[in-house]
Amino acid sequence: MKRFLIVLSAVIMILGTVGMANAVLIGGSSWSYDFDSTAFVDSVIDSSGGWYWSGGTEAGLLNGNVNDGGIALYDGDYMSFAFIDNSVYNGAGADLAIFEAGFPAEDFIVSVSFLTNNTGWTSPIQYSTVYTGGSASGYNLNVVALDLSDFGIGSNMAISAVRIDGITHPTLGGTDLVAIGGMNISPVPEPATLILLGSGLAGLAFFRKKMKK
Ligand SMILES: [Ca+2]
Ligand SMILES: [Ca+2]
Ligand SMILES: [Ca+2]
Repeated sequence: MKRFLIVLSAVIMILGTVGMANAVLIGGSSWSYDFDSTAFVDSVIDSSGGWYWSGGTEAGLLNGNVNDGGIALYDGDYMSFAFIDNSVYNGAGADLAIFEAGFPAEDFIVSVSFLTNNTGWTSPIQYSTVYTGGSASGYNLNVVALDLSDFGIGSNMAISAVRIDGITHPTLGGTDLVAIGGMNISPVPEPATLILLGSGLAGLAFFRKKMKK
């Protein structure tokens, strides 16, 4: 019985690890959200044009730090991102947050896809950002928290890619992209976690069998 309890607690510990992650709070006085540390886009699958400002880099666009610069996207410029260690599903309310920097808060165009191979994009939708009350590299931090229902994505269906097209402002630059994070996310467990979980459960079954003898 004691060994059974040890194995059982090991399994519970492993299960706990699957759901555990560091939180990343982004926003300000009028809008903020506590993101899972895996919630952000994980790779760039396609891009055209744009220029990095305030030390912005491609890697910086993939993390939850809104204070490490960004990229300016004008008419015709775009970036497409894939979610690798998470997907974003259509749950209650807003599902996906896209952050933009500067004043005035600027617009951009969004498409999403179930696929990560740069195909299957939905029809694009133009969104207007709102000021969060927070800052990004010294500029205003703006956000669009969008609902996947806008794209006709069914309830609980998950997307794995997002494309953002910039829009040139009539007088003041263009879209200044800083971060993209899922608000309703499904974790995609790492293979190592699955193996641990699998062996834990197998061990549990083994001891249960032994106990019955
Ligand atoms: Ca991620
Ligand atoms: Ca960043
Ligand atoms: Ca939703």
